[in-house]
Amino acid sequence: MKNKKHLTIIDTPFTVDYSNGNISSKSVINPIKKIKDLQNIFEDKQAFKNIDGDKIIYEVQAILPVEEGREGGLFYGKTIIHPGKVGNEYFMTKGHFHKKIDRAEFYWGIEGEGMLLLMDKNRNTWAEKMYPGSLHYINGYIAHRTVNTGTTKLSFGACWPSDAGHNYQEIMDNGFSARLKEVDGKPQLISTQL
Ligand code: M6P
Ligand code: ZN
Repeated sequence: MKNKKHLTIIDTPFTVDYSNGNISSKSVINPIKKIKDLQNIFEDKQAFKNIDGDKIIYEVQAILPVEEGREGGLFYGKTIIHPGKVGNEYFMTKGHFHKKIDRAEFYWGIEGEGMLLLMDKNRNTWAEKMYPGSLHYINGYIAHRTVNTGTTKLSFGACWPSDAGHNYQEIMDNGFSARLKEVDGKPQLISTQL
């Protein structure tokens, strides 16, 4: 049978505002992470307690055109990390390996300044600078977390396979082997290994 779309011109299902990366579509999901959702992520427990649990740290907009876990599809998202610090550690995402660990991902900087923290299975950690126009290929097997090192919001785009999934446990249990902290007014990667 002929596809119903044969010889029709249809409305574009998704649009992106190039000035800020905002996605519009009928089906955008919009998870929000507040301080209270980020227990055990930041090092300074006292500073963490002193921040209102309802303070929003980051927000994601994503379109999932196929069901999560299905092989062969792609997901598209934009994340905004608000500026700020817990003690001297910058606001950042939880970070994850992919559940299907070999799955890769693209990130790209849209607004603001930050860093993409990357860590391999041997716990070697390094960082790439993020800024409007920066483009980052994240290989499979590499954990990734983004950090807002600036004074304005950091927005970045992402595109990842629909069967990649998120493995947060490894990072919840052991963290990354380095943290991005402000030292003498500048971001520095500080090892957490003793
Ligand atoms: C990007 C993508 C998403 C991810 C989000 C927030 O938009 O990588 O898959 O969920 O960043 O990162 P995290 O899941 O580590 O909190
Ligand atoms: Zn990912």
